[in-house]
Amino acid sequence: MVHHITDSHLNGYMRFRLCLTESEPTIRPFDQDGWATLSDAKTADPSVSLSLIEGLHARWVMLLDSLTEEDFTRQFFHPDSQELIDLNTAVCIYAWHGEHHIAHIVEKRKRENW
Ligand code: NI
Repeated sequence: MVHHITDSHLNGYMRFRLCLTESEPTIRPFDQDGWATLSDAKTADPSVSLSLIEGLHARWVMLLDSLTEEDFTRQFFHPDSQELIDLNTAVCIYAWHGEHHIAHIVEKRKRENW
């Protein structure tokens, strides 16, 4: 699960950077389930991904803090949904995504008494 958040948010961070430096870039979808089957995602200690997420989020927050209201209206094109998505929407999606999986982990801990 924590490796999935890393995979997703690495892509998300790159989408923001592309969107801020190119005009309505088409972003690159990735095969989430396929990425989860790669060796590092299956064998890495969760602490490895946690430190990656921590560094990644630190950079992402620095970037977000630097943006103007207008920057947040910039858009990228998602070829799967065939939609233009602005950064205001994208930041909500990724914030939700983190919370969503944290809730899964908390529920699992309760169920399994970690
Ligand atoms: Ni997810």
